[in-house]
Amino acid sequence: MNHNNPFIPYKGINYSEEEMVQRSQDFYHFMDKRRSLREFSDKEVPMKVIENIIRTASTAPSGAHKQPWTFCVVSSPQLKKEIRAAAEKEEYLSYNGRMTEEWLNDLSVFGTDWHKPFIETVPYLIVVFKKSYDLVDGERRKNYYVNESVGLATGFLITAIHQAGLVTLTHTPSPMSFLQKILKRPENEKPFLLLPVGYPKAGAKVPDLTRKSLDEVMVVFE
Ligand code: IYR
Repeated sequence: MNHNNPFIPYKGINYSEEEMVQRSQDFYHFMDKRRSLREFSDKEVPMKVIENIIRTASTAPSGAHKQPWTFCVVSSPQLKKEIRAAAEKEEYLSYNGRMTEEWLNDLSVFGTDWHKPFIETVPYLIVVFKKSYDLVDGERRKNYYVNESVGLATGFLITAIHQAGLVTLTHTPSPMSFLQKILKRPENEKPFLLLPVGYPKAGAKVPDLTRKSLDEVMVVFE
């Protein structure tokens, strides 16, 4: 093999086949309980939990191991207020003209509109930024498969939030450039996703959805 980095032994985890089947089934049932929430409580969450879930997200694989992401954690009421105002401004325009009839119709089951009060309610917003390139001492260094990498890290993040017993929403205000301005991020960082993180509001409801069956999402070639 041609490489210029020392390799170390892989410390794997060994389960019996039986354990594997049980664990994968249990994990599926656990993940199937995850839901996107739109009604949050303002109850505080320990910062330690936020740090741990972001550490977990940052274990995701990435192109050439560049880890091309930044997770901005916002608890400042002033910044949350500014972000909410800017998001609602864009969402208002989207819901009132930018989104197609088909799109609005597809969203009708979720009961969403341009109001985004949860942005101010939650104890923490996590704003995920993708780094289209790295800036090292003012020099540009290339990153690879940036969208794939940051998407994977965000998936890990959502899984870690669920595992901690908290809830989130993959909020997609569009366009999102206001986040770069409000949070004063450097030019190589572009907003990817806005995730409010917290506890569900008491009595919170979610749409009565079903997931696609295995047959609909899996094709086997033998
Ligand atoms: N960005 C809007 C609209 C929206 C779009 C999709 I696709 C959704 O699955 C849900 C909402 C919003 O966040 O309300």
